[in-house]
Amino acid sequence: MKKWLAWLLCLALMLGSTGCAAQKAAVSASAPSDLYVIGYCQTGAESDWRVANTDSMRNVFTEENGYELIFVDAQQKQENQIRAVRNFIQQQVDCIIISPITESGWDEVLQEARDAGIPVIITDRMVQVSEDGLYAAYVGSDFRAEGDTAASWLDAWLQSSGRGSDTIHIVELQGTLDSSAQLGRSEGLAAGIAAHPNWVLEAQECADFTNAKANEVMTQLIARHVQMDVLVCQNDDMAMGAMAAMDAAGMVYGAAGGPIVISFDATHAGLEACLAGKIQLDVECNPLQGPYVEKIVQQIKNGETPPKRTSVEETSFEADTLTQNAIDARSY
Ligand code: GYE
Repeated sequence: MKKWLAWLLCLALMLGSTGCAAQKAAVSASAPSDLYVIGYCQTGAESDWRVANTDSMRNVFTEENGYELIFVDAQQKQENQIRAVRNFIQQQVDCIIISPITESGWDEVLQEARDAGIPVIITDRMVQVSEDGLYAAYVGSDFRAEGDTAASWLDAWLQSSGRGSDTIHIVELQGTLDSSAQLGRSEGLAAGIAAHPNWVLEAQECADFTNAKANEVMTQLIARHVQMDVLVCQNDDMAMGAMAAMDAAGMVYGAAGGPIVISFDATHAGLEACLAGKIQLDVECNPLQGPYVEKIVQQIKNGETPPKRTSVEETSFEADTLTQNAIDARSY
């Protein structure tokens, strides 16, 4: 509807002017259709999880399903996301979807979207805003629950291997700081450490959810001889990068002895490493959020009030019980 108005306005302006070729091209490129226009600003393409998440969204917001999808990859920079949202507002899209890189810094631009009457859906990571009314709905994971799963699994695993009262040296590789995935997963581990006086956090380093950064950070930690019984990586890409650094240093880890690795996401590569006994626990983070988000869009389109928060289903995988069949049955 808004697009129709914009188009008519454009057409009127063009008819009233001399009508140069450039103007004609601009108008025909944005000719109206019945498609519902979505402006979707994705975080980036930093991990396997992210690629699966983007595919899931692209698979539902198709022309066949009645959508025109304007996709922006923010390349892990919040300023790119804010610029993209402002562009969406200018283009008068019907709905904006944001996967926010960090939680803070959203009030102003979300207010601008609200002033323009455009509903905003937050997906994957969350925002911290002054009032909930600044977005229509959130669809994503319970990151604190993921962190808690890791901590309680570690407790049970140490107990069952007779190391419940040993001093346990922990190293944590964090994802992008101030992202919901980093905050929730770190909170879960911190709560576990607070509850176990014998768990010691030896190092906590940010590796931005990427394989390359984790490889670099881990290489430095190894060079510093940081004590490590447990390596917690906040996603599989970082676990792969860190394990490559341990391999390069000739370190033994996982089922073979030495430190154990706990990871998050449960991507295909992560689970293969889990089956091989290199990752002891992989806590799933479900990237297949497209269908959940599309359901919310439909509700908004129909004038219904969507649920404020929808959590996606998630589980976890242990090296001791994982099977190749379970990995093959998964779609990412
Ligand atoms: O764990 C990581 C990605 O926000 C849940 O971001 C997401 C995280 C995911 O880069 O791999």
